[in-house]
Amino acid sequence: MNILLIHPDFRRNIEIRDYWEGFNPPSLVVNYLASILKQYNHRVVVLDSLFQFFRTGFKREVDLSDGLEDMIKEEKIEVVGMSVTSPSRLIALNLASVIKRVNPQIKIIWGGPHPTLVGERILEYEPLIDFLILGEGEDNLPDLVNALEERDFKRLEKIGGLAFRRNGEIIRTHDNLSIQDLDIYPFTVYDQYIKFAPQKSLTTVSITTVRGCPFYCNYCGSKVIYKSKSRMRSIENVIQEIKYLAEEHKIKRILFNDETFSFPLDRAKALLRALSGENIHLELECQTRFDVVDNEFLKCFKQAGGRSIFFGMESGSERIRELMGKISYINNKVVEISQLVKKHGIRLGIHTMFGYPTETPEDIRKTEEILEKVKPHEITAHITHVHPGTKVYKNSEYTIEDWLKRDRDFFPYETSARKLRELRRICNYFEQRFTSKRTERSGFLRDFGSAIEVVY
Ligand code: B12
Ligand code: SF4
Repeated sequence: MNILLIHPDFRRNIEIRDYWEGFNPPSLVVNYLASILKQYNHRVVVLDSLFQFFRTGFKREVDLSDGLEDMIKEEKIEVVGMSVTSPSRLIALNLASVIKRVNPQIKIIWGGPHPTLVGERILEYEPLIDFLILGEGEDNLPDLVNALEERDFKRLEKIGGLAFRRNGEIIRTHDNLSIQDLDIYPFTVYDQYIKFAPQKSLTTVSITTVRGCPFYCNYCGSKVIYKSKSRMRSIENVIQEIKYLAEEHKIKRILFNDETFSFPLDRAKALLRALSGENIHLELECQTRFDVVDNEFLKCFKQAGGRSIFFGMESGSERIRELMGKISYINNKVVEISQLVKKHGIRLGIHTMFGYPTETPEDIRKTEEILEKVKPHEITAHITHVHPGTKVYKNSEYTIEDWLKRDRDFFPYETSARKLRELRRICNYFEQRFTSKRTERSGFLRDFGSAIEVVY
């Protein structure tokens, strides 16, 4: 079948410099799923913000709906899959309305964190969406597409983690089992980018080595998304993929998309040592927590090409961090590890969050104090949003109906307009003060609560 896989992205400005500096890599998940579908002989096109930037001749303002109608007609698209996060769901709906306007016969499948967390009720509200894949998509996406191609609709009930409509009724099949062997899937192929990419090469790509995170922070939905404990790819399999990416795509930089790259520590060190043993010279970036890093890990990371590490500190107030569920985090550890990171010549990045329940000006002052002390190279500053599946969500006044309706894309924990204005000002202040250079991460998404009009 002719399939289009979309990573619905916020409209934003991209510059060619962002691409060269690796701030705008291709979306991992849709390219990875595309590689799997191609094994079943389907024709797959991927649409994400980098590809859109390339195919529209490096037009600065990237809007995925630009030229989408023509693309669907030219590529004779029959099925569209979208990877949907909760905040990107309205953009995904907008794109779905363009697609159905061109050809109402095209089947639209939603997968990713949002459908996984919110579930089959999305189909009650969204007539444009034909199928939901809840949970991991490696096996059931090809199963679904193959069943659609063969018009074998009876088979749908047997596919795990699927929701669809039949005779006006919503059917939800049995749960999908968590994938245990992540090594059996193909490496992610980026061919379609190369023909448009400047100098025909990609600068930066992402990979994951672990699925799931063993921690349970109260504002994060990871545990609910992945359910079972972390599952890891073998070190050999990860090294082979990195070698393939370096040799085939001549990439300069690898971003590890793992939520907590250095956990478990011994495995992360073994992976980095194995990478150092190969004759490939890449820059590496990862993200992790301050309490799962030690001197030896940092040494291995640097030796393997480590350029920068982002740590989820969130707040400088130990009281707030405890409320967040980051109980083993103490400020002494933050300072100790930050100093070590810099001593190893690795760029220090810190994620911060403002507007967490009960946060006071005194807590914010503590965040400023610790950042002054550790002097990171860059930070990101976010307003606390309430996402489905998190403990903060359970304790908030928001309900699943809020996420099913279309009136807003984000739900900040603080709701008063005055407080939100103040939080936005605080985020801007912190980013300007503690980031030496604007980065993709920090500039990624600054706004909240701005309803996007869904046109039918
Ligand atoms: C890396 C990352 C990013 C990177 C992506 C970079 C890149 N080049 O790929 C960047 C920085 C761009 C990013 C941005 C954002 N992110 Co983010 N991100 C992640 C992270 C850590 C890993 C994603 C990843 O690559 N996973 C590896 C792939 C292979 O696995 P997967 O995404 O889980 O997909 C599997 C299934 O979900 C399913 N699936 C996924 N998509 C689809 C699509 C179809 C059609 C099908 C059938 C199946 C399917 O199959 C996949 C394989 O099993 C996740 C955490 C996580 N646990 O996923 C957060 C996460 C996805 N991000 C999140 C958020 C909130 C955001 C932002 C909104 C943050 C912000 N405020 O700006 C933006 C939104 C971006 C957008 N357009 O939607 C949340 C989403 C929560 C929610 N309720 O939706 C997550 C889950 C973090 C968390 N724990 O809360 N992110
Ligand atoms: S915030 Fe990070 S460390 Fe905490 S549960 Fe989520 S992914 Fe894990």
